[in-house]
Amino acid sequence: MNNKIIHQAFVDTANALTPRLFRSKTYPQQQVEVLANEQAFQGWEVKPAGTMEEFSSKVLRQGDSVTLDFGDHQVGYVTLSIRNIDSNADAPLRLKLIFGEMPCEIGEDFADYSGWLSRSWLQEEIIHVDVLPGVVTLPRRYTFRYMKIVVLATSIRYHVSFPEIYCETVTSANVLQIAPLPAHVPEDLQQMDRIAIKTLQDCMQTVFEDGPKRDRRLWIGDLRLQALVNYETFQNNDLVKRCLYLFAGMRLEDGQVGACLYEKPQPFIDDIYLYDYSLFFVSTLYDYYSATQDRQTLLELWVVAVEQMEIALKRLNAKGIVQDDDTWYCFLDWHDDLNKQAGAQAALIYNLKRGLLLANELGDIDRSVFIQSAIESASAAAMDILWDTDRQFFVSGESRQVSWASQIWMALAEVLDEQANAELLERLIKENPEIGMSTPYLYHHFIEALVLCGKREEAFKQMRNYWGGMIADGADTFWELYNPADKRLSPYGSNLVNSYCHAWSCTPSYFIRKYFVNGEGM
Ligand code: RAM
Repeated sequence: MNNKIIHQAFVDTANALTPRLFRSKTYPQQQVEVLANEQAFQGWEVKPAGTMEEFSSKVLRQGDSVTLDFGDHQVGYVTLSIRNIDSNADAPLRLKLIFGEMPCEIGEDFADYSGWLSRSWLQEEIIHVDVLPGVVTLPRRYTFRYMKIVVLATSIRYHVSFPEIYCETVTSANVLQIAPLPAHVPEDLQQMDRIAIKTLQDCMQTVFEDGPKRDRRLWIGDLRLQALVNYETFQNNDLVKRCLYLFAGMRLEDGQVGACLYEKPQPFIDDIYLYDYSLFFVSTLYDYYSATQDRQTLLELWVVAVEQMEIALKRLNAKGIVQDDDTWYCFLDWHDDLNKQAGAQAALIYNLKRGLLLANELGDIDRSVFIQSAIESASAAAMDILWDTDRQFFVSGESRQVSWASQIWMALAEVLDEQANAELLERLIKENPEIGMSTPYLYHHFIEALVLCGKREEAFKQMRNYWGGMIADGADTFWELYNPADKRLSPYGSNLVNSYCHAWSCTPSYFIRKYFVNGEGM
């Protein structure tokens, strides 16, 4: 592990902002069966299999199993009250519990898991209960809609029933903060907004988690988008502030903001560095300041933002272009073949521009001058080296790759003027280069880029298609990955460990509330 830079006063500020969690009890709605069906999303469909009233008096014998549907996505702690039937429990009860956000997690056998992420992300648990009747609360927090109970062992004398099961859900999001959408907002957007808000709500814990099932930690790329939605919805601005102070308080050896961090046993930063993610400290601070006008925080964290820009600029080569390489140095999207150079250059310019606004706001003239000139040279280099006049696209890397990500990020960086950007995006949609988009994360940036160059109608059309597709495929909360052309897509080698409630996909509420409701409309 590298030596990290710790700024304890910042960490202390963050700790003092740890929110309290709201808790409430939810109950399963019905018994269901999960059946294989090639036509259904990821090959599994859910069929009703009985009421909860029937379930509470149902006698389960060794080998029996039942799947309960909580009716919506849950994050919390499960309690089961268990009764012995026919005899006292002369041997411990052995149960297997499986939790799934999606039917595939219930339908598929975890024994066949072949992904490269640790199988410990699969949500299952074997418990032994020594005393019956009894009440058991699982110590781990689970994230699920479906819960499967398998009775692995009783004894030849007794069976069991479950008179009550519930989940105590946890979130730091205050749902009472949410203003209802005006009635003129069409029903499909109302529904999309509800699901997006639920997604954010379930990710809002003592930090903005990326996904409450996986990875259950704070990533700055996710934080940036969650914060944007938060300003339009829950307005828990202290949680954004806490996260900014955590990132500022623990940095990598050379001063970079790390890509992600953990809270326990005490806050610590992971070793992962990503070029774009470190830079997002600047834009996240800019967005936070724009939403809150919290000058004190801006003053304290400004030096960290400046450092991120300086570090990122050091990666420019002699031609003024981000030095490319084959490692995972920059994120942009989950796509094995995506070359990151042009996107990284654009993310640099995008963040420098926000850094410039902050420098001006603070009256930090030296920095303003420095950043202004960095923007000019990075933009000029992008036009000289990365803009391909013949193809009318930005190209990336040695192979001069044309991808969706490169065009989207260059549009956001506003290297071209608004009209040329609009034409670039039109060309992108029309020519549809092979290196496409895999995640709602990149889709968010696509929609934002369309809005930015005045193409709101197209933006909402694309958003309705993509996030609407997830709804049609059964989303209770929006997903980490969604590729309509490959619905089992997973960067982890198995869709079982994909996160189905994922921070970076909650941005429809931002678009709907900021542009559809508050903006000039469409
Ligand atoms: C994954 C998570 C997270 C994201 C990183 C880059 O591990 O999905 O949300 O920010 O990748």
